Amino acid sequence: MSLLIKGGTVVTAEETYRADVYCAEGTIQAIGKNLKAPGGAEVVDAGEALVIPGGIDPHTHMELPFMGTVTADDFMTGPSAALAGGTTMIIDFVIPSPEQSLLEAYDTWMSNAEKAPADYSFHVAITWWSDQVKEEMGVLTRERGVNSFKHFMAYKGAIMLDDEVLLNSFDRCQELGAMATVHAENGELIYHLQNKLMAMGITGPEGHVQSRPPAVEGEATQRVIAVAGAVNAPLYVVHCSCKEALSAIATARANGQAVYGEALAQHLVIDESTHYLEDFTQAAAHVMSPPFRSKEHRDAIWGGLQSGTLQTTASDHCAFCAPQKAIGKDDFRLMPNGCGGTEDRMSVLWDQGVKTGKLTPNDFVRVTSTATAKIFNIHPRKGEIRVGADADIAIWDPNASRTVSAKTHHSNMDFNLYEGMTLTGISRATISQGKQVWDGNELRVEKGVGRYIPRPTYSSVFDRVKTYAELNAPHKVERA
Ligand code: URQ
Ligand code: ZN
Ligand code: ZN
Repeated sequence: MSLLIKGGTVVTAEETYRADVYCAEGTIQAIGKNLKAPGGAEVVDAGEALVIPGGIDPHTHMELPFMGTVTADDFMTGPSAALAGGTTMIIDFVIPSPEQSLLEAYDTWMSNAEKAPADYSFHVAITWWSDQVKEEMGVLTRERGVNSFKHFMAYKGAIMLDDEVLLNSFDRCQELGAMATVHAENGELIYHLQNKLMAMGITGPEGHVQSRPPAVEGEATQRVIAVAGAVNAPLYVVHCSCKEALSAIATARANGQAVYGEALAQHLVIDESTHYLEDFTQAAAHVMSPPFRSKEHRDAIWGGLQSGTLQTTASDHCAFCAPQKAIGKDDFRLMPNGCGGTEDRMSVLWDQGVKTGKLTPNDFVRVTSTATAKIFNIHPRKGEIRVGADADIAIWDPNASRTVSAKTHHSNMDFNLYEGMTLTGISRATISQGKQVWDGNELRVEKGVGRYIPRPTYSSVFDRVKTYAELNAPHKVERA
């Protein structure tokens, strides 16, 4: 099975040049001018379009049991929607129940993902702490290709962790050469404000945003950076949505701490007023954490992406339909948190980022695939157009537009955050493992061909992970 992309302009995070790209056996085999297709090769004419690495969405939740229900997209429908939007790989989250074995949960996700039509990988969440958890983190990194562990500072009474567990887990991440990732919101503060609002009779979706002001995220981000810094653990902050969190990350980076940050496409464009919509179904469909923010915060997050304080973009695709959101009809605290968007992430970034002049096309590639591949240690196999890289490619038409609608999107969701928006910049063709799976109109996905992509730890690639003692030179004072 081979495929030749004729014409087109190759755009990577670093370079822009005209070339043909030849793919066979699932990888890029040649890049150059006037390449000839061997007999039988499929030819895709890229014309004036761009040839870019397929997007990598580093934050999704397919078939996740959460808040009394299960997300509406599974490992077939979610990644299919992603492919239609030019994203060829997701990194999903294994979230064990508290007290559950990490390995058992990992096996469940592996089995769920057997149906995936595109490549995928997993972060594993730490939802409790014990010697068993510590030991299993070692097994996951050494034997199962996991190099990142997720920590929730919110969702009190469910998966929220206290500082003691954060410290234990970050210390272990540091020892293993793994990345600690974090959902940074102060869960105690949220709990307190939620109960206060309920007591005041505020039971609708507007209570969700009012219980999660920017200070809630800012405090947690600052604290978790301090916790990670105490044990020299590299830290990746997911869905950074406000100025306060951004400035904590910027300060840490300026001080030389290894802190990375992710922006969600929806946090860049959707306003906090959506939480106050009169139509309950519409307002409920916007309930996610952190919530949507004002323009001031959105502008700051754009600035974070432009300046490099934030490196990656994600969708946090966590799809719930209206009947699921209705679980929280009379009590916003019970409403499943999460929105969709893996199909639209790249178009939103092009339309609102590149077309407006905030990002260059090379920046676009950097924030939609390459930086993620580098941070999570799968570069240059993923996130790159280079001989030897996986042939995961989007033929990106920078001038074509589409109007987003839940009626035409490929997710199982009955709602789309970007409904009615006309976005310029679309995947005219998506190529996964060297095969065209989207032609701009139709998906030609095949169940189960997606592969689990193991991600080695940082210590196994570079000898850069040092112990706490090596880095800090603790010493005992001998006294008479
Ligand atoms: O917090 C998350 O990332 C997931 C579990 C739920 N979705 C959301 O509201 N962001
Ligand atoms: Zn989260
Ligand atoms: Zn999430």
